Order: sequence, then structure tokens, then C-alpha cells
Amino acid sequence: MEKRLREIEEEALAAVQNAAKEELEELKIRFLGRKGELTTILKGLGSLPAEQRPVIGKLANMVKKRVEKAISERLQALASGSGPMAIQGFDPTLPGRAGFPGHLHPITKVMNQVCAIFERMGFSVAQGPEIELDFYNFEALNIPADHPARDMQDTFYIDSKVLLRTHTSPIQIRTMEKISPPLRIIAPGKVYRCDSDVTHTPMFHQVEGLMVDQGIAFADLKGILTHFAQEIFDPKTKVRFRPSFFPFTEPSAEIDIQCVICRGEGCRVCSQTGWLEVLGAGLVHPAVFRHVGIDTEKYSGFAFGLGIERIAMLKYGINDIRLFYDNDMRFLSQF
Ligand code: 2NL
Repeated sequence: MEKRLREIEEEALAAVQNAAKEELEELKIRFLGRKGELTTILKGLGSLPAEQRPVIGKLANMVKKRVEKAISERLQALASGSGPMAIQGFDPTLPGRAGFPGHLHPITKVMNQVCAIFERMGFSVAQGPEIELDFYNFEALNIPADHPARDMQDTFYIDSKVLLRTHTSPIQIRTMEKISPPLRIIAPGKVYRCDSDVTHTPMFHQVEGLMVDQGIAFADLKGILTHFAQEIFDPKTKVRFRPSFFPFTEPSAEIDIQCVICRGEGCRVCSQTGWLEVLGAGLVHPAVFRHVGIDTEKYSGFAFGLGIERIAMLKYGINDIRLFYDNDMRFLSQF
């Protein structure tokens, strides 16, 4: 009897040691349950010879206690993760940490908003390569060979004919080559200029737009761009058109909005003028139309360009463009 009790103990302790949580319940029934061998021995103590009773009784109770203790220790070990399969201090029963879902970059958001405003006015999105030919980036846009924009200091050249586009206008030149008017497109994308300070990064984002049809006038440009400014900023935004010059448009204009910081009172952001420049635009220069074979007698059109970083800085009151590209979560998670 004594030998049998020691066998039961040995068997039970061995089984418990490596048991999984679900197996422990079965082992508890098998070794400690009402129909288990140990319980049968304890129940049958009365029929044993009187001199054996205290010895066997004491041993059987000790085995029972040791098996109970082993089971409860194993349960605890599994819960606190100190079992052989677990990493120290890791509790597999705790719920996991909630994942950080992330969000779009502020530049992507403003880019999407700008595109959506023009898409609602019937413009389609066009795309093109970031590595461009001199012809599409300069020549076709009536930018002469001695123009300062062509300088090595402003443009990243790959070789004498290949460069990183400095604006998204080449997308529009390529579109006009392929598709005949009427045309109403926007060209969003990354552009590259050899420049870096608080308001310039070597890569930034631009959206340009182009509308070509019979009878397009400066009034169409004014209507579309005024609507755009009031959609992206505020419906009450005051807009001003100032005469300007670009080689690819004639006449040309720069479009200002009333300062979003001081509401026109004059402050540091608007250099005390009360106005902020947000867009460049004009009627497409006939030389540009000739380069892509559009009949200047029949068609006219307007074009415009804006910088996404500048719009985002004004919208969110950011004074250093480099914050967009530092990848600092304390900055990015505010949008
Ligand atoms: C600015 C000025 C401008 C254009 C871009 C354009 C494109 C073609 C033909 C004619 Cl294909 N013009 N684009 C026109 C005027 C201004 O951008 O200040 N951008 C930030």
C-alpha cells in the first residue's frame, strides 16, 4: 500500500509539471477526484488492520496535499509566465496593447483637399515622371536657355538634357501633346529645387492646373481661383489679383488672400502688408501652345500653380517648412 501511494505521488507530480492549463483540470479529477485511487484509499482506511491505519492515513494525506500544492503552483506558474515555455515577466493572459492606427501626413491631407476642390469643378488628375527632359520642363514652357531658372544652382541636373522636374508643368505639356482641347486638368506631385532654408526644402509638392477651350478668358481664371481660395481657407476669404510675370503665361498674375493670421491688420507673417501670396497664374502663352501644336487662333486657356507646403503652413500656422520632413511624431500626431 505504501509503495502504491508513492507511485501515485510520483506519477501525479510528473504529469503536473509539464501540463498545460486545460490538462490541469483533468489531472485534478484523475488524482484528487471522488473516483480517484487516492480518495478510494482514504475512504477504505477503516477496513485496514488497526496498526496500519495511522501510517497509511498519514502518508495518503501527505500525498494528497503534495499533489494539490503541485497543481496550484503549476497554475500560478502558467498565469505569471514563469513556466518553461514562457518568457520571464511576460503574462500571456493579459490583453495586448492597442495598436496605433496611424494617419495621413499633413502634406498628403492638404494635397488631397486641394485636388478634391478642383475635381468638384470638373478637373481631372494627370500624372507624369519626376525625372524629366529639358524640353518638357523648360523649352516647351517658353523658358529661354539663359533664364535664371535653368541655372545649376536652382535645378538638379542628371545630365545636360535630363533633370528632376522643378514644377509639375511638364505633366501638362505631355497631356496637351496627347489630348486635344477641351482640357481641364490638375497636375499634383513632387518637385525638386536646389534650395534649403526655413521656407524651402529640396523636394516639395505642387499642384498646377490647366484649362483649355474656345473662349477661355481671364474672368474664368478669376472665378475658379477665387472659389478655390474660399474653399481651402474660409468662405469669407478676401482675394486680390496682382499683375506679375511668368515666361509661360501672358498676362500673368499673383493671387493673394487676406492674411489668415492678422485678418489684414498687418503682422510678421504677411510682412505688414495684410496679404499673403498663395497662387501664380495667367493665360497660357501662345509660344507654349505652339510647342504642343494647339491652334492659338481657335483656343485659349489659363494655367496656375501653387505650393502645397505653403498652403499647409498658412492653414495650420506653421513657421518652419522643415517640420514636415523631420518625422517627429510629436509634430505629426497633431494632424
Ligand atoms: C507659381 C506659379 C504657375 C503655371 C504655373 C503653367 C503650365 C503650363 C502652361 C502655362 Cl503647361 N502655365 N503653369 C502658370 C502660371 C503660374 O505657377 O507661383 N507656382 C507656385
